[in-house]
Amino acid sequence: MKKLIDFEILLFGAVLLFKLLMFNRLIGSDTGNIALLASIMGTVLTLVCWGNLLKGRLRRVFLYAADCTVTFIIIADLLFYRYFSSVISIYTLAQASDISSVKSSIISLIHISDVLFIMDLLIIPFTLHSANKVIKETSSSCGKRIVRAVSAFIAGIGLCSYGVSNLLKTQPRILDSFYDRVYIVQNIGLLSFHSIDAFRFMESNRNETQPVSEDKKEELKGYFRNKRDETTTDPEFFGAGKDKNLIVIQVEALQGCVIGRKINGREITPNLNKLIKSSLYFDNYYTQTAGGGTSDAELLSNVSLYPAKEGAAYIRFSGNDYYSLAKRMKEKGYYASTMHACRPGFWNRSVMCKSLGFDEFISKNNYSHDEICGMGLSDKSFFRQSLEYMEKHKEPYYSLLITLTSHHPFNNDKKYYSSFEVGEYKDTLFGNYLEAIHYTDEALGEFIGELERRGIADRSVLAVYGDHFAIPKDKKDYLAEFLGIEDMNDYYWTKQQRVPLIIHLPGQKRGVIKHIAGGGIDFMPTILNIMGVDGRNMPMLGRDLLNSREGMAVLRHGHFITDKYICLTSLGVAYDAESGSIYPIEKLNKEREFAAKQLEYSDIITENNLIKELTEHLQLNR
Ligand code: GP9
Ligand code: MN
Repeated sequence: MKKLIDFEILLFGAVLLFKLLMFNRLIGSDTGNIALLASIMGTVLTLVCWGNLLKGRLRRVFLYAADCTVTFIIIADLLFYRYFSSVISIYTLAQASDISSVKSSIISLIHISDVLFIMDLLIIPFTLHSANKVIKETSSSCGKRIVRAVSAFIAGIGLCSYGVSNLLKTQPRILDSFYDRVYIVQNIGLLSFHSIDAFRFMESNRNETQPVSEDKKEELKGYFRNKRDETTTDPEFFGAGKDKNLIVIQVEALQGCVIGRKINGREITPNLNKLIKSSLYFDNYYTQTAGGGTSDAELLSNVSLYPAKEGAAYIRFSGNDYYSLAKRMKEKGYYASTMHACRPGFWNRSVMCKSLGFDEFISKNNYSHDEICGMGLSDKSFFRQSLEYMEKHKEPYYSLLITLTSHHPFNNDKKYYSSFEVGEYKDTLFGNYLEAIHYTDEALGEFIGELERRGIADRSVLAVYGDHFAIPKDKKDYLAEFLGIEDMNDYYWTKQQRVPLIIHLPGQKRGVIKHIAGGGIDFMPTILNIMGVDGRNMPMLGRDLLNSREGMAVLRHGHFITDKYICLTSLGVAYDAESGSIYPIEKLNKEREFAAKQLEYSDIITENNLIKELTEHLQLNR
């Protein structure tokens, strides 16, 4: 019967519509938005309409397979969103092999209510089987079926276009730069987003082979020449750590909000708090990572370039000729090593460590796995063993240590933890984080104690920073409660993207707090100056935070923070950084242009492997 034909397509269409709308609801869309509804209906129509061309069992199989595929996409995006506060881009799929290593994280992201997404896949086959016994199908002519399929497809495209044009009315450039993927999905739905993403991927693959124009190269060369010429020739702190070892600790998920805070009367990070009292402390330092997570933090700090706009630069651009911190220090006679007790292939580090010029990458394969905690070796054991490796290295050395225990979802095996009471947060993700970061702080304290006991501290500069945020957006209420913020709005949320940067100079007794705005991109120029190494002919996009009048942290999706303002570019709103009151965004046009250029330059350099050429240019044109 014709009714059965329509019924099947209608049934699957309705189910898909419901699921896609439910997804949008979960990521905070206004599901009453007509353009969004039209766009989602349009994508469903363009998909199920082909069922008209098939008959009987084949049609059912097709519709069922379409349902399964869309459900898989929805669930994958939902889990990704809960962790990264973003949706998957096709570039991130290149990292799929690493996803299995964060299995426990993935499981913790699943909610019981997610079963709603798969229920139909279990029920529908039975329903259709019973219906089939009652109603016998008669076929309409082939011509009619083709007409039905094509007209439904055209109608679907029309509805999608309406959704997209509506989005472009408010955000005309959003589909060029994709600066806010969630915003796109919130406005046009998941399937339209993925279709555009796939199209962009194919386009960018074509574009990547096209060389950057000579004019653009000249613009970049001019920019770096000016930047260098404007840099002071007599910088403060220059050489404060000259010829000393450089020990850099990148701490997993060390978020600024725990520094200096107590819970139940006990400090969460007593050792870091103590270190701050005799160090340079940058308290307005932002995470600028993107799709490459931890590896982006490594990239930012070691080459002073921004992460890739899609996916992870560590994976996409590992073949570039980077002029990194390690290479520069090696020119000064340093031995450079990086230590991280994880699989060497994770984030493509085994390849990237070579590209960055490290002499050695001490990875999971080199450590004895005597204390396994969470994602791998416990931080305490990691520090203990890393110190033994460091002692074998010829001084001076640059060692980059990357910790692991305080990795999301923070529900590590606690048998190695000392007790730390988190009160009302016990057994919540937030409470687990506090326990984990307290443990990492304890491990750090032991490590610093050992450095002092062995006399290494006096011969070293020690830098500690957090790689990125710890608390995902869907748990922001915990953070709000903990910090006493009534409404964790965009202003407060952006401020929580701070991570601490602490630099302890050899023999330093007195702490200095620097409020200048900055981020990972500024680490390399700042530390090179401290180490007494001239970095002025290196094409770095960051600035020396100890010798700059003004600071700015540009986040990968285009938002930025200056010493005075917070500008959420894609949302079209700016705030006074101190008070949180609205600031007219049009007064920040110059800054907006600068921030956009920073990201543009970084992308051009990375995508066209221009570092070597720019360096040679700067060296020749002193
Ligand atoms: C694994 C660790 C985790 O090696 O760096 O990376 P993340 O998931 O935080 O990006
Ligand atoms: Mn990390």
